[in-house]
Formats: sequence, C-alpha cells, structure tokens
Amino acid sequence: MLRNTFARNRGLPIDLSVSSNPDGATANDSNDADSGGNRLQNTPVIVGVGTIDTNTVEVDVLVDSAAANASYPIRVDFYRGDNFQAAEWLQTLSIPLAQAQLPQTVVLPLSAFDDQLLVMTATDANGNTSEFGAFGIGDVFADGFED
Ligand SMILES: [Ca+2]
Ligand SMILES: [Ca+2]
Ligand SMILES: [Ca+2]
Repeated sequence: MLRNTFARNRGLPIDLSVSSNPDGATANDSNDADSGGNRLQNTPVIVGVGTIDTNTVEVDVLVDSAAANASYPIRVDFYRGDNFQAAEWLQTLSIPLAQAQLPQTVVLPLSAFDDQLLVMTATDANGNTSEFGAFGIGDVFADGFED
C-alpha cells in the first residue's frame, strides 16, 4: 500500500479502529499504548518548522510511539496531499529505535504544499501503517515565517 496514491478513495483512505468497522479519524494517544487495527499506530505529527527557502522546507516530525508499543525502525512516508488524501509520494524517513519519540528533521520540497496539505503515514517494522496525518501550509507560515 505504501507509495500508492489514494485520491480516488471516498472517506478516509486508511481508517483504523478497535473493531472491524471504520470509525473516522482516530486520535493519537501518548506513547501509542492503544491497540486495535494496525495496533492503532499513531500518525506522524509536525512539531516544528525550520528553514524555508525557495524550493525546500525543513520540518521536524515526531511519531509518538514508545518502543514497547511499536516495532522499530518506524518509517514515515511523506506525500503531497490533496483534500486529506495522498496525491504523490515524496520521500521516506526511517526512525531508528535509538531515536524513538524524538523529533526528526527532514527537508521536503516546497511543492509538498502545492495542494495546501502535507500528508504523512507512519509504518512500523511489522507493517502496521497509521492513518494519515496532515499538516497545512497555513501552519508553516503561521510559525513565525510571515513578515
Ligand atoms: Ca479510525
Ligand atoms: Ca495510537
Ligand atoms: Ca497503538
């Protein structure tokens, strides 16, 4: 399922739940101790925005999954988003066990925000993929970049 596009789906392209029924967006829980489909793997969250230049943007991404609750390394896939769907795969980050629950800095093409949203998934080493996490361009420019 990784690196595919999901633009033709209706509703959430990935919807994890405790039961077998879709239940809409599932909130992240601290340390990711919850269980259910795909262990209810927490979605990646952007916790900081760094240098922005003409072509790239630096972001800090965090996956709040304790080592006991997910199999490391955890991979994070970044997509140019479109209406909360993943329109185009951009790049992958691997978070090793030694970096569990620590923010990771990645440099993304500014084109990641061409359709306003950066979309991310986290997948643990056992193939448990999270729901989509999204981060908006408005959040980037609200983070002290505006003049
Ligand atoms: Ca859900
Ligand atoms: Ca969770
Ligand atoms: Ca969990």
